[in-house]
Amino acid sequence: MTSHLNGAEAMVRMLQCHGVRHIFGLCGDTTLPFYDAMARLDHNITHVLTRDERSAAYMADGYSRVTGRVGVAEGPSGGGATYILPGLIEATESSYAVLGITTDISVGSYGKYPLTEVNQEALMQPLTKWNTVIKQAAHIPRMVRAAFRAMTTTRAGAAHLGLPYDIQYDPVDRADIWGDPKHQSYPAYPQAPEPGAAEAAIEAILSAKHPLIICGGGVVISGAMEELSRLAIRLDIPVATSISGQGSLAETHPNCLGVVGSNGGTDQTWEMMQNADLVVFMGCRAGSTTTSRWEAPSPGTRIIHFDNDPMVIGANYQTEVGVVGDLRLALLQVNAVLDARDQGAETFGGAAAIAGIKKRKFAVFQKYAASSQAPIRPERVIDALMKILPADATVVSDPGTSCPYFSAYYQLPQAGRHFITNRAHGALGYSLSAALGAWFGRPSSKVVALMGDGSFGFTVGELETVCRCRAPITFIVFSNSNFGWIKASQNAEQDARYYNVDFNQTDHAAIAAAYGVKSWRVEDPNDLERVMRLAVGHDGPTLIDIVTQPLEQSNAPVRRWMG
Ligand SMILES: Cc1ncc(C[n+]2csc(CCOP(=O)(O)OP(=O)(O)O)c2C)c(N)n1
Repeated sequence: MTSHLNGAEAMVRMLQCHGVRHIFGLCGDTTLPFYDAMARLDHNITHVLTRDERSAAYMADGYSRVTGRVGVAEGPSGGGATYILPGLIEATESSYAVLGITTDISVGSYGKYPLTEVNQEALMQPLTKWNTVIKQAAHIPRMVRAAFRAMTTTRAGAAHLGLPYDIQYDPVDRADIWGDPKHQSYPAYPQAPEPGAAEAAIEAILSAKHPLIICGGGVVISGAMEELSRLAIRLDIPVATSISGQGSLAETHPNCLGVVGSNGGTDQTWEMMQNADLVVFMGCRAGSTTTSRWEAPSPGTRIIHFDNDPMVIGANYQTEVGVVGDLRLALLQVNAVLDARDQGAETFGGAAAIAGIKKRKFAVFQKYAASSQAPIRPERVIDALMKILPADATVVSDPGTSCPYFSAYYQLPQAGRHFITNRAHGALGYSLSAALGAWFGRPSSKVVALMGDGSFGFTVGELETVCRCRAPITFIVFSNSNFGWIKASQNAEQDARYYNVDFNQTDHAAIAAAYGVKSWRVEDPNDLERVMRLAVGHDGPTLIDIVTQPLEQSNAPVRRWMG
């Protein structure tokens, strides 16, 4: 064995050192040495060929969300680099670890007008937590380590590595091929809050009359669900979530209020937002959707904020106590303080209040879910999913109709990351690909992707990838022949002056069948449950094209259409 590898081989070995088992991506000229190294070397990495780099990055994102590990996407120079961008910004802003590797033109041809030249580092800069274009092969191991450190420590996010063509042939010292196993998953090296912060938070919470915890994605990301449940039960405090925060508690937990805010929140859950005299944000950025553009908590409400990113504290609300650190470690401290004081059973009456709110909320839901109206009401689809999906199913949604309906009404029976949606940028066309990534990360779970027909059009090409991978995912298309969310916005905010939001009805089942997906088209609500059982039970990919009620005519759980 020689003491040197070439740059491409070093990249493969460095990914292997960091526990990478799957790479999603698409070939190109500048990637030839990297693919050749993948082909020649003995490694346990599966490369999944995708049909679009956008999808590759979303697959890596879905994979990262369900595994807590780094998802890897790759593409070539030029178009590959520009197409991979949406997945990187989504991961960065949603705090998930995704590595985008784009090969690049040779360092030796910079500035000579070669095909596909673009300053990749500048391109990726605002979209990633960490980013570089590697200029020398000898730097590859160090730069890969830096990318993994950045992605997995403190707030997770995306990183980008540019890998020029020529340096993939240059030598790299074998002795420099190593990685810290801690950086294979996130949060790596979690940090506890400063002394006294947990006590201060408890003092404030116990002095309130109607406190409300609002969880964002950070609780599940840090694995703080059990500690949160202990705290919620002990103080009998109500816990709401953002859409990304679903799974902080099981939706069926007595202290779980459900989703609040403009998307997926209902009038009933909003009552608790308005009545809270103290709000505890946990791993939540208190952004526009969760607060319905900062309508509640209203100014003057006392705010306690737990987050591992100090920049989040005080960004939107004057904050009485900030607790900066990993959520799980912070909640361990909070519970330890309560244990030491033997203080608990401090009853805020959360569970009883939530039971009343949910009763009223689901009375409305059940009325519509039972409706045999056609086109089919979205409530009916969610109700059928609740009856049929197994407890450990993983559901991925695009931003259209399915997101607010699922978020508001689906009663996730388990804590953890079982619902995934791209809430940071909400780009259409996410769920089909993210679902495939989620399936690779959690192959034993039934994976279901929900999307509008607009989203389907963005991403349909990946049905070939799904079939090639034999992934038994069920795709559900809410077919309303328009960009429904925007049409509903025009209805609400422009006095129904509809402009260029409608498109032709498409037979999505026929398209899916052409790819080899077993598919059904459902127009009669009475067929829905039967077809859904067949689709979910089938051992290959399935798609149900459901002709659904237009969003602008529905009773959607949307407080404000404008995000
Ligand atoms: C890439 C991208 N372009 C535009 C938008 C703006 N947008 C938000 S929702 C929406 C309509 C979604 O339509 P569809 O997928 O058919 O779902 P529906 O709302 O009809 O259920 C659009 C165009 C977006 N989110 N992403």
